[in-house]
Amino acid sequence: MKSPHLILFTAFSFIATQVTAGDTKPYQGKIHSIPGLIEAEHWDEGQAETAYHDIDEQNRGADYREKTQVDIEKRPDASNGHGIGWTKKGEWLAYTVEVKESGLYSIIIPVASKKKGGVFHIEMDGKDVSGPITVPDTGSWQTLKLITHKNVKLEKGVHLMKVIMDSEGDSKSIGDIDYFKFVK
Ligand SMILES: [Ca+2]
Ligand SMILES: [Ca+2]
Repeated sequence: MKSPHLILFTAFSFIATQVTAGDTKPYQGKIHSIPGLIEAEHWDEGQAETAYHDIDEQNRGADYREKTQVDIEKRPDASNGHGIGWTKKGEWLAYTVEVKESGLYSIIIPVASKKKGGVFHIEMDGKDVSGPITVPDTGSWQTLKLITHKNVKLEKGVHLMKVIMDSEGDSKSIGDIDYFKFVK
């Protein structure tokens, strides 16, 4: 018979692995720095449900990295020539990040949406740090516009950042996203 301590320890270990960055690996071994620019297409390496969640198995876009369900869009107007697209409610992407200095940050995000886009938010280790971020109508899926989301409080250290797609707009999507640039 297992001792209560062993059961408790096992349960705690399980919970601990759910909230730490240990389940995924930084893209190409490089932890994203904050302040800094995080390419949306450089989410962590790992399986579906650990590094990302996508609502359909197919990658509807470009064959940019290892086989994935995430929809990567090749676009000449984007930083690094790629972004993510075909975003749907419930999807998320995880990024291992290191915040170099605690404080208040702004996040600059190039987005595109034909008709009004949807809403997403950003979590650090499971905690909502951004509140809702709304993607505006940029006139066309081919037109990226910068949005700035201010007053995001971050703590120094290594964190698992998650970008979580909350609701779709009139566009039937959240929006195309090129990168997340954190500035202090
Ligand atoms: Ca997909
Ligand atoms: Ca990009």
